[in-house]
Amino acid sequence: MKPDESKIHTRPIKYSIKASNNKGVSVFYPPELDKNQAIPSMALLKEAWEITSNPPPETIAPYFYTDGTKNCAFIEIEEGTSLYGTGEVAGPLLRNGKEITLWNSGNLVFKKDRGRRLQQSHPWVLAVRRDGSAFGVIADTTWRLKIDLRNGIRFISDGPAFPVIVIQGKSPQEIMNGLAELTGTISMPPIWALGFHQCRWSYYPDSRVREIADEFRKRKIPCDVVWLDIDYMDEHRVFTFSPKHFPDPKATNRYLHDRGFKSVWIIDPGVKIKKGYSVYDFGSKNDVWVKSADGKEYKGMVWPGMCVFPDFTRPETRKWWAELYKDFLAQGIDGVWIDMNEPYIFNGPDQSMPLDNIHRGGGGLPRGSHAQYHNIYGMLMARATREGITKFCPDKRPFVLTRSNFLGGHRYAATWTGDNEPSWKHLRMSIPMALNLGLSGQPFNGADIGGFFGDTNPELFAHWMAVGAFYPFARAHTFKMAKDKEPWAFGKKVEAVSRIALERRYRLLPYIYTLFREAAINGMPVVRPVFFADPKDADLRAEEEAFLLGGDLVVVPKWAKHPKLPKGIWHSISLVGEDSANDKYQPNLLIRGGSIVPLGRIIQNTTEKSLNPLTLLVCLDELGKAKGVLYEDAGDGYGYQHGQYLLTTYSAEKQGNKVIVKIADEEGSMKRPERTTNIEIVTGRRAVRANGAETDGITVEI
Ligand code: NBV
Repeated sequence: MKPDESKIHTRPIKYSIKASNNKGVSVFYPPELDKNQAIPSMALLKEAWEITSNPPPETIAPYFYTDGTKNCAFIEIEEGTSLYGTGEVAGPLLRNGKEITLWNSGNLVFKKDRGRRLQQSHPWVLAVRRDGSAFGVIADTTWRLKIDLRNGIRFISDGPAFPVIVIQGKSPQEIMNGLAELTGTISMPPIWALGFHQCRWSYYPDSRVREIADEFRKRKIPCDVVWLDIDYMDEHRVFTFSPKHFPDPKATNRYLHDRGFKSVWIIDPGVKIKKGYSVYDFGSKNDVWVKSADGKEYKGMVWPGMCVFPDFTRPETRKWWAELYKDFLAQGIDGVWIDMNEPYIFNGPDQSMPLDNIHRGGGGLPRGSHAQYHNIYGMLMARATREGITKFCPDKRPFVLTRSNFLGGHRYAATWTGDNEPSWKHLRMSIPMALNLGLSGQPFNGADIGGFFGDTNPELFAHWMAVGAFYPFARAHTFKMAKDKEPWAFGKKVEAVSRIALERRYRLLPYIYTLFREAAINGMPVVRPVFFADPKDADLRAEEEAFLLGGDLVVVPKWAKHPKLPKGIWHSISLVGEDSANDKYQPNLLIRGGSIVPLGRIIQNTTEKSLNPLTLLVCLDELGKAKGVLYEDAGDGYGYQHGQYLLTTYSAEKQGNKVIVKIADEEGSMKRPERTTNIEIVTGRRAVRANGAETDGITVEI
């Protein structure tokens, strides 16, 4: 339904268009919008005003109107159109009929406002028509925004009139590519960040951190990262270490590194007000804090007590914040976790800052109110953090995990879905949440495995590990008062389930790493809804239990009730000897006919070489053919940007009772490692194996 005509004050009279790679991108400006007063887009890489060329013939145009005091935009949808995206949302995959508020809020167990607002804002909707063609819409505003999908797509803003950007294409995949062109992609993460992460609030003192690391190695459960939550700090003061519990953080990190672990340490935005504390003193001297409406420093209560908050809209503040990472990272810290950056403030209005607080901006950003900048506070903190890591560890790929973010913020940080609860409901919901984040441009995401807020029962934990092993970001985490949640904390049986789950992930790492490269190049999500396998199949549109890992594997959790699966050839595979179809916990993994999936060895962490032997799982299509890609590089650093990588396309073809597997194409200047390559032909009945040197082509008798 269109808006009531009498309420429409303005029509889409002005727009400029960019058409690139046959993807039509249209930018619509409401007439009230004054280019000279509009703030630069925070989501887009390139200013929309600069996007100009010829309009595509059939352009979806929004209606701009004001409804009472609010600026709105409305886009009609055809019957049978399925809606997705809308960022980090609690609830089903299919967003039709939903209302979401974009207002970043720390939301313990998603209870606040019935989960209609979480920690991040993505003013973005993906629409897939009945015939599988698609379009996507960005409401380019940072102000509080309601997305109302009860009848078409409606954006209702608390702020001034805003541009609407429409991407049109033949498939949802094309729209994801278009979104990536506009908002950028993730950068290639270090490979260790794709391993398993073990966290809790908090591992301390340092001896406990060492114990955790030792247990993983002793029990042969693969793991790459141990996390340090707020209790490593001295009185919760950021950029300090507790002299009692962490007297020598460098030694702790050395211990971890020696055993093939990396460490990620948390930083919050609140800086304790305390004279003599260098971060506070320096920040105050240089006037970096957010101000109250009266022009004085705004003060709010967080973990360390009363705090001040960096004004990340100012380039000077971001530069200063980035500098703080110099000494911090010199302790051997590998990655940074930023939390509470909505910002979450215990005693603030609506647990954040007053809306009339002042951010001073700079570098193209105007001075503005907190109402205007609230939704990008976390994103700007992530940006400053990333800049710091890049500056002080120039040879390493930065890893930042942020709780709060905004559309386009995937350029700076990965994310997790915040404080979930250890319940079946939240385990189930973690799948559509991961999928919609991926469909909103953030491929690097995952939920707290095991559930954060409270104790988890062994059965639930086992199922959560089994599925969580396939999240793009796989981290177990728990609340301060909760009982232990390491894989061995629930007894032998759950430990064995966890080990198998993680061994499956680690065998798949070459494939997962290749998927991250795809995300870094064209914005394709790492986990995708099953309808991506066949966007025309209306039956798949709401499927949110089973999901695709890349384009070639479907993951079917054991608790999936009636999963709708794509048609065609899909065969069950076994990775570490498990019976995928009948195992009680491990999801059934199905490989697509026509694909080749690369596997490594079972390793305990990514410092071990995984690809000798390399295994290629080959599943032929109806015509007896298959194809697949493997991306390899150093796993860290930037050599890959100068050609130091290897992108191999393998092909397979059945000729009589033989299948011939060859290298069909290769790219990059990295030397091909000498290795044995195992071929496994997956037929659905039995796997047929052979091995040889991949460069010679390998023939398998079936
Ligand atoms: O730093 C403590 C926790 C952290 O463990 C969690 O992952 C964050 O989402 N943090 C929130 C602050 C306290 C939440 C109750």
